[in-house]
Amino acid sequence: MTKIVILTGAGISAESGLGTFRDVDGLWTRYDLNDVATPEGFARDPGLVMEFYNARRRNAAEAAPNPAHLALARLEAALPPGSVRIVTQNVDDLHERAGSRAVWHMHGELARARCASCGAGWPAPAEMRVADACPSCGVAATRPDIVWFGEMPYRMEEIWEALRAADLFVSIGTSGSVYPAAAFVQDAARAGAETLELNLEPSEIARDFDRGLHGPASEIVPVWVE
Ligand code: BJW
Repeated sequence: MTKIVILTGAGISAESGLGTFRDVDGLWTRYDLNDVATPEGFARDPGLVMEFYNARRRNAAEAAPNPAHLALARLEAALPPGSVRIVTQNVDDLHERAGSRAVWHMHGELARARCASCGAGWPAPAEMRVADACPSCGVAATRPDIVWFGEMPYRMEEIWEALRAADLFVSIGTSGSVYPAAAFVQDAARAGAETLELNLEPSEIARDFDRGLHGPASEIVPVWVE
């Protein structure tokens, strides 16, 4: 059975109307990532960070999966169970809403909240507030369940194991500027996988891939899948 690991980033959701981070009109041109995507920023101004993620949660709820998400769901459905694993850096749920089942959110999920005191997790309300108490321990230490800079991404051991077992590694819509995800292509290649980049333009790490196909995800991902 051919094993395919697919890494996705903000570019796959761009045509669903969700902003990327580093493009000319990206989120990091309007917000300082140190303010909204670090534990230190959250400690300084938790209200600002909650509002940033509340707005992102509203946008994600209004967005719909695009042909790229749908094509990946068709790929998973067409192949034997266990063949396709999506590792997404995205915090939206568009892969799941497209029908993908095997999805790992390495940078967390807008749809979940977490207690910074006891570690419990639960579904996030539409609007999270700083004063919200943890349903498990009662402490008001609620935070978005998002992996910020300096924090360990989720499921790393399972991801590395999947990369070691992969026959094909495909990266879709990511700039290759954030680690450890940016090193997955090298991890997979070292383990013998073929590597393919699907992105609007050659990314910062395009030369690490065996092959590249460039253009909007909604066009090139269905072409690659079919
Ligand atoms: C399209 C398209 C269309 C557009 N069709 N394509 C120095 C060296 C190395 C590492 C470090 C370093 N200093 C610090 C670090 C570590 C740090 C890091 O990488 N920093 C870099 C800035 C250098 N990383 C971390 O801190 C991570 N944790 C960590 O490393 O833990 C320690 C560890 C050690 C050993 C092993 C494992 C771990 C945590 C990173 C957390 C990232 N968090 C964010 C924000 C939270 C989530 C959220 O709010 O949504 O995650 S940052 C942001 O960047 C977000 C994204 O998931 C992530 C990646 O961005 P992405 O998805 O690539 O988006 P863009 O905008 O960058 O690119 C979009 C691409 O799409 C572009 O190429 C476009 O061309 C393309 N595109 N439209 C197809 N229609």
